[in-house]
Amino acid sequence: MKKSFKAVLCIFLCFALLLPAVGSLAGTQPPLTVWVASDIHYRPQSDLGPVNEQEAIPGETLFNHVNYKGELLYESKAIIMEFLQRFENSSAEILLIPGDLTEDGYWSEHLAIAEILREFKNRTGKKIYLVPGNHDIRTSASNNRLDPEDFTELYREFGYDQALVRHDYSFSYTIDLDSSYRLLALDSVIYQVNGGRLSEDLLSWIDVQASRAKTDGKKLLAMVHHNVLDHFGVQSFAGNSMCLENYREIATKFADLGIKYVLTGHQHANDITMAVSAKGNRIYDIETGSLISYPNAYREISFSPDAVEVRTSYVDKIDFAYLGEGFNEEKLNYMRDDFPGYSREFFNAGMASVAYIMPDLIGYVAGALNVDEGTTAYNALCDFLVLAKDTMKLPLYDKTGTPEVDSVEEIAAEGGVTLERSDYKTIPELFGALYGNHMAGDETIPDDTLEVVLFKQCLKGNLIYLFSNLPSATVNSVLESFSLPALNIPADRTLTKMAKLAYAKTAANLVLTEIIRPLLRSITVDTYAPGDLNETLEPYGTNWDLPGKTAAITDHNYAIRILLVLVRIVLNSIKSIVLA
Ligand SMILES: [Ca+2]
Ligand SMILES: [Ca+2]
Repeated sequence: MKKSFKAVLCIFLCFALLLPAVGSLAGTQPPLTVWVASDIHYRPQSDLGPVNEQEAIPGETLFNHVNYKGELLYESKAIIMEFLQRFENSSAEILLIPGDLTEDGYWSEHLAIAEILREFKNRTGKKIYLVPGNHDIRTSASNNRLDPEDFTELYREFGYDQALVRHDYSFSYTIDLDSSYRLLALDSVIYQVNGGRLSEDLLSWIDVQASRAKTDGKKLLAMVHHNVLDHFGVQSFAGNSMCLENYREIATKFADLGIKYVLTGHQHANDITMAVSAKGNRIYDIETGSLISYPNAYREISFSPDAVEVRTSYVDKIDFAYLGEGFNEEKLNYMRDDFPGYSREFFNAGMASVAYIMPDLIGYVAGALNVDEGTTAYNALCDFLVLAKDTMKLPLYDKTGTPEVDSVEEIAAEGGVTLERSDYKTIPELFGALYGNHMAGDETIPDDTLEVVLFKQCLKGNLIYLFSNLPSATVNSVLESFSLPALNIPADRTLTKMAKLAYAKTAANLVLTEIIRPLLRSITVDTYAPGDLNETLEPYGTNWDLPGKTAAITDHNYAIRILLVLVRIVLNSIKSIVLA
């Protein structure tokens, strides 16, 4: 009896030992699973200043510490530690970080985040590979910022020392993730600007790496900070620094080189877009949002010969032990009860804070429109921005009951528009609630949702008010800056109030239908297939049936449509002047 038990055990053990070998002979290699977290934007507590002394929005006690990007900087250490704890508890061995490790490239920020990652790696033995983002290397070694040359030294154990090949003129490298998949980690940073670029030399290097991967029988998975495809309908017009320069050519090149999947960050949104090259090859840009911004998402992606599985999870609680001093009970209670709700409202409040930093944006806006400082057009633009800023700070509803027109509600009423009731306090906060849907991903917000309806009402009311109150000198200066003809209003003629209002209403309707509606739809409804969060996608070497929604690289027509609207507004105003 004893003997036969031993024999059975022996046979069983033999099978057990043979199984892995049989498995590999049959090609059933386990899938490659990577975790992805992006745009960590770390700034240590010591660099932030006391949380209770921040005044981003005057009078605000709960979200007094917001910033216009909606990053939970003061809570970031606690968020990062919770995320790392989850990665440690998982069976995955590899974490990929597609850039923006730090908030602004300061030495103190780099040293602090590198230390957190190093301690984790040494303790757990798990692998972390990363590339720089535009916030990591801002300039040459000035203002206590990291010298570009120091990047690879500081982050040597996160890809650079283990690299198979490193590019000589950028912080790009390749590394094998397992026996089938090779990571193409690309540095797209242009010092001192936010946009991204892959140099000619780097693009040639990528060609060499692609043919080497083919020889070695490896599939290439790319990681780069900036996007290679558009992630919302009007991105090519509205967010030109989000994508790499010449991204359409680069996306086509990658697709044709067999680089089917690209992991990106930068925009702080969770989105997946697929496009097809002229030769019929497909490329997916899997963009991961900022770990420290709403909705605090991270990805788990598994690659196997059968499918690519994308799963999205969220940091939905934090350990208060990692918070700095000065968090009041109001903040702590909210975070304890509902961290996702806290994060979402913080994001909306971040948008609202834009109204208070608008004067700083004049240089940016003037630069974007090619308007020189000191010109009449520049002064007109200042006037316009101050007006816009004041409107953004106005309360949505008339709480004072005074006869003065001091709320969005009353401004809208002057143009004959009545606002829906809601708990929103300002227009930017309302915009944040809409934009947050794009950040979260899988956005499907119907046009008749309160937020969409209310936002359109606010804009319509404001535009009518703006158009009927703009002095003709201001209008002319702005038109001149676009090289459009000035309105020829004789000195002795003024518009009647009725004609002005009629013109203003027509112009407002035009702007709403032609500009605002497509813009809104592009952030409230997922523009490009596939879905953004939990998707089973085709593996390398296979093309599944195309999903229901048409995949596209970009909406080329949007900029042209805007120009046409401007021309129609000018024609319309000339007509109303003639009629007056
Ligand atoms: Ca999508
Ligand atoms: Ca989307």
